[in-house]
Amino acid sequence: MGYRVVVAGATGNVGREMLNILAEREFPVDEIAVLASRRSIGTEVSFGDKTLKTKDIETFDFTGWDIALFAIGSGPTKEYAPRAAAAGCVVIDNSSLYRYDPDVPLIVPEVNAEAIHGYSKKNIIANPNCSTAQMVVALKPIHDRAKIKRVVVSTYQSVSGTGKAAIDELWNQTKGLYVPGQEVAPEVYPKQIAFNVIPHIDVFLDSGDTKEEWKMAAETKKILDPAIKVTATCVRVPVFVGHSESINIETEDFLDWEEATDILREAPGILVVDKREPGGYVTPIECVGEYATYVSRIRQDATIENGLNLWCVSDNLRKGAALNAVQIAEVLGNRVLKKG
Ligand code: 11C
Repeated sequence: MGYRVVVAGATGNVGREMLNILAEREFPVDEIAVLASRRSIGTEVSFGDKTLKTKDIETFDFTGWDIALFAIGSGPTKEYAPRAAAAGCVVIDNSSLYRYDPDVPLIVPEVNAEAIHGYSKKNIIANPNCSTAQMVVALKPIHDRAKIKRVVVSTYQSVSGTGKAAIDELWNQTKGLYVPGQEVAPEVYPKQIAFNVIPHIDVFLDSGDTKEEWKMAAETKKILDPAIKVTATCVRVPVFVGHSESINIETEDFLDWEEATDILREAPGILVVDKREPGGYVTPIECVGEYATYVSRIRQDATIENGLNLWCVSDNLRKGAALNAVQIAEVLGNRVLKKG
């Protein structure tokens, strides 16, 4: 016996990846419903070798459905997640709406799968921000061995983190720059993204940090350890898929880079590619469509007593969103619902 699964937001980039990953990982699905907003009703989406038609989320009855994967943004989630949860369907939500709610677990299965049992307070589980998910996968084994005190991270985030319109903007702006008279003005981003980088993701806060930078700190604390201090600079780069991060880590105990490499090689969800030669590291293009969080450029930070530097790359639509949500569903199935 398997599960009755709902994917809400099935026509978006993350929703489509959720369907791909449920099929790829052979999640035990007895029945699946794909939901979209009214303007996308009837749109066809693929699930394995099947084609499904989206239904209207507004009128959908969640009664009798086991798990709903939500990728519809915070606004609609506010309306539909409580409705699904009240009908007995456990919501795994990709938006930021519930992430900081103490009654909602925020889970990256390689790091804090045991938090799953907190789901029952609201019948909702939150999926983290993409840039946090890959970072905590890389930090967890180092924290377990040497206790992380502080992290300084700079991100290089792809436009797919913003959505379809941003992917089109990068594509059209890049093409337009080669054709006089066909230049494309910035619309999605405040400045040109083609052949440029923009040190601004999400809204500005009073502190001068952006919300994306704040999320990386707040979510790392909730998922990994509230004692870890994180300071981030989040930057949008002209890459379609794959977020990269330069991570500087200060630990309580000394950890030699070679031992750190061995520990990372053994850790779940991580692939170390670190040859210390031209091309001996992973770039975002190579992580597209993959499950792993790739770690490269592992080295000592000799400017502090106990410091490491590393480079971390992952597919933001997969580990950063859809894959992590499906992994949460797997943990929920295996440890709590136990139907599959
Ligand atoms: C980006 N990290 O790359 C964002 C996208 O809180 O789920 C995901 C925002 C979030 O723009």
